[in-house]
Amino acid sequence: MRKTKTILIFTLIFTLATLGAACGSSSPGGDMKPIQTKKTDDNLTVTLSNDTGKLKNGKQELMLAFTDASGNPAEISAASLNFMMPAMGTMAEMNDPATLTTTGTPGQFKGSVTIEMPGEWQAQITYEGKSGKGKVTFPLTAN
Ligand SMILES: [Cu+2]
Repeated sequence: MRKTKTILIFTLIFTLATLGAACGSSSPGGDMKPIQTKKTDDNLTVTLSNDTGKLKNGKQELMLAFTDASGNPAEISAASLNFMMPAMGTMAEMNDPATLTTTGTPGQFKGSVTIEMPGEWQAQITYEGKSGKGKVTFPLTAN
């Protein structure tokens, strides 16, 4: 009788732990807020997100998502994201590439970047979709 009770309690703890882990992993990027959305020439929408919705100076996790004209995930086989700051005075051009990996969702990539300094950056995105290669660029301010 006593043994059964112990096993039941362990089972309950295990179940709760499993549920907790499942909840945590079911939304990779669920806490992400859009920094910028931009339409591409081939009518895709690119959304760049992080946890605050603002590009930050320093290291941060990112989400890059491509959706089609209907708002559904777009089929993107590869994507890259680089942050570029043009040369200013004696300061040379700076490039901070993000590392991107695919997720379980088509057209959705997660990654991280370390922005080296606050100021005006150009987010430079390249991708390969059903209609070939494309690219999109937009300015962002890091604080
Ligand atoms: Cu700079």
